[in-house]
Amino acid sequence: MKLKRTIYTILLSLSLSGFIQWTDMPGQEVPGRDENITFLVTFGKEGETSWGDDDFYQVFFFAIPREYNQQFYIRIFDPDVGGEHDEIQGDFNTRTLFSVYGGQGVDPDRNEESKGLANGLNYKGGNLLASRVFGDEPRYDNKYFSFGPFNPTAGDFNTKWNSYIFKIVCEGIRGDDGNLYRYFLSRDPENNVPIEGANAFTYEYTFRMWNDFKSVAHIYPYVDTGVIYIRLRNFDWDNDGNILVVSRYKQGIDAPISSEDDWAESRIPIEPPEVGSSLDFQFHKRQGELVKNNNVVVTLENQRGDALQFFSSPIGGVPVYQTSIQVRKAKPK
Ligand SMILES: [Ca+2]
Ligand SMILES: [Ca+2]
Ligand SMILES: [Ca+2]
Ligand SMILES: [Ca+2]
Repeated sequence: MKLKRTIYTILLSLSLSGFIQWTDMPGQEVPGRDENITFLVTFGKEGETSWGDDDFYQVFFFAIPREYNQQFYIRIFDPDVGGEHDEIQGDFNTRTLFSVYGGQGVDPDRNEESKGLANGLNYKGGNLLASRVFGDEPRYDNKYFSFGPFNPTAGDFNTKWNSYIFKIVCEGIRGDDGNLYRYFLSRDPENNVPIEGANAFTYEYTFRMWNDFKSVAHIYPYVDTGVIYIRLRNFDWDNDGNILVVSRYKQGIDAPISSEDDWAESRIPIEPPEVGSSLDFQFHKRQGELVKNNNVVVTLENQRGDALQFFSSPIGGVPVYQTSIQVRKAKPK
């Protein structure tokens, strides 16, 4: 616990000095370990937005720390659209394209379009390193497919994060079914072997809630210097319970929720003690009648309209509400 606290203090001072490192943060699973989210979701482009995907594509980034100098793989769990896990509409006729990008144009800090937030903009900036289309393929049903090997230096170097950035895009190029899948950043093509200090992030998160009243999903945006308030948007939440914003300073603010095929938006003030830490957006399911197979989209921006990232592994750890904000410590693991 003492060690954690020391690391936290270092992180806090690094973040205040404008330079952030991800030491001691395992963050290769997408969705991440602390998020308690079952799957990412991308529908075929002939789907209905009322099924919970507003744009039929999803962009994720992986950050590989500069110190890591071996090859790596991006593994996809259940890349197919068929068999287990996936959301069928009629019969399975969806094809999704997964593409991995590196090189200049990937880093969203330098290429706004790369964030993948607005339809019509080129979210495919960078060099295409690998791609594959998946349909209804039993060979990859409930199994992994591995892209790679990749060399870290094929990424787009970001000085702030001291990391090479890679991007993976999933697009529903045909059909109307939902592809449910997960990613794992791995040192090994056959097993999930994490890369220490790596992390993953996105700007628009499309995911599936559990079919379980008790399960609470979390996503963790990082509040950088200069953020005064945030604008949280959620899409197609189907009136499924509450969305709570928790932080070191907030015990739980209720955010407005969306219903069917619409967006809800809320403006949430940020207090100085929250800068340089993560927020915890908690997704609590409605009790009573179960809202089944709920897919939802979440985005976030600051007062200037800049999009904020959701990190698969929360920076500085999972934030814990402090009754006295003077006592600043990370949650012991
Ligand atoms: Ca499947
Ligand atoms: Ca179909
Ligand atoms: Ca799938
Ligand atoms: Ca939904």
